[in-house]
Amino acid sequence: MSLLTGNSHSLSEEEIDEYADGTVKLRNPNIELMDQDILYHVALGSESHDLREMFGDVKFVCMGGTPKRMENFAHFIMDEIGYKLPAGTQLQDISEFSYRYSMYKVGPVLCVSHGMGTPSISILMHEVIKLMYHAKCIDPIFIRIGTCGGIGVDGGTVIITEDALDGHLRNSHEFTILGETVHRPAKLDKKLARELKSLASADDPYDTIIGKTLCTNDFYEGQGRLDGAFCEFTETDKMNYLEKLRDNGVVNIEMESTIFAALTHHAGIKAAVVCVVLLNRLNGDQVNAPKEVINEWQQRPQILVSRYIRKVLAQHGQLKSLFGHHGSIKSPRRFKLVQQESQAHD
Ligand code: R2B
Ligand code: URA
Repeated sequence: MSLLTGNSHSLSEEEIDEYADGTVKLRNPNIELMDQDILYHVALGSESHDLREMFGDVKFVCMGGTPKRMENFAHFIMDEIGYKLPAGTQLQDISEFSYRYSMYKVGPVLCVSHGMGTPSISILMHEVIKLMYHAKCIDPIFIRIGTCGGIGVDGGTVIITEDALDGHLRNSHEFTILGETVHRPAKLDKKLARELKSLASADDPYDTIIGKTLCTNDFYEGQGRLDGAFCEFTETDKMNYLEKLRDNGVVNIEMESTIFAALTHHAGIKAAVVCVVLLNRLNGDQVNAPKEVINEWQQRPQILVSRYIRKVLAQHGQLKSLFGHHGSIKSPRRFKLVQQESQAHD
């Protein structure tokens, strides 16, 4: 059966399997027949770059909305896993010259920005899934680290998505392909979600919960906000809608989870979505927490994901010890003295 046809079809378990060696299967026979595959929006190509050499060791693909957040995450995860860059080098945005997305590689962790909403993340995901295929990555795990609005959940709470639902509360993503409507299941890996939840600590000064996530195509009217440029419903309509969502087990709203889940599931890739709540939508529409507070909140999903990555790497004996040496600095005190001495001669 051609997987490019536009009929509604739910994949059987064998169909979503990767290749037996764990490499990512592409459900597109055309790619193999092409002379080269240009991953235009991430500024990479299958013949211009040695993708296997560059990315073959990637085990975790972490993605989030903004280039800056993903750059911060790359630095954070570098410290967390004790990854050392070769002397004299620094982290570089691999996709800098696409002017679309940012991409940083920290050993086995690829950190990529995906922009806002379905069209933006969809383009990125097609290219990153193809990247995994060209690079022959083994069993890569995809995790979206994002922000969201909570439903009856306070700002700062971390939410792991159990099921991603579309605007009609369907656990699928609706595509329009060649003018036909196609639904693909928006399935995330339940075991991975539970494993992430188990890494929340009783000492964390915030809650980490699992629940259903509503994915919308808009931030304002699409999420029942009263404060967009347009609004043709009442506050009562809005509250009735949010309460209906809550009664259906929805704990948060964001804008990428169904396509993220549908495309990873279609490629047989294990995936999870971890978001931090910026506001409780039952109390209002505007995101008005102070910038510093929001910045701290945004680190929370990163902390949870880093615990997971550390745990997996440790299980495989691949976690370098952070203790005793930080980067290439043997003595922070002497390092400071040398730095001061050098600066004095500037
Ligand atoms: C969460 O935040 C963004 C909108 O502000 C959107 O990308 C999302 O999913
Ligand atoms: N992101 C969203 O999509 N909605 C919110 O309310 C907050 C962040």
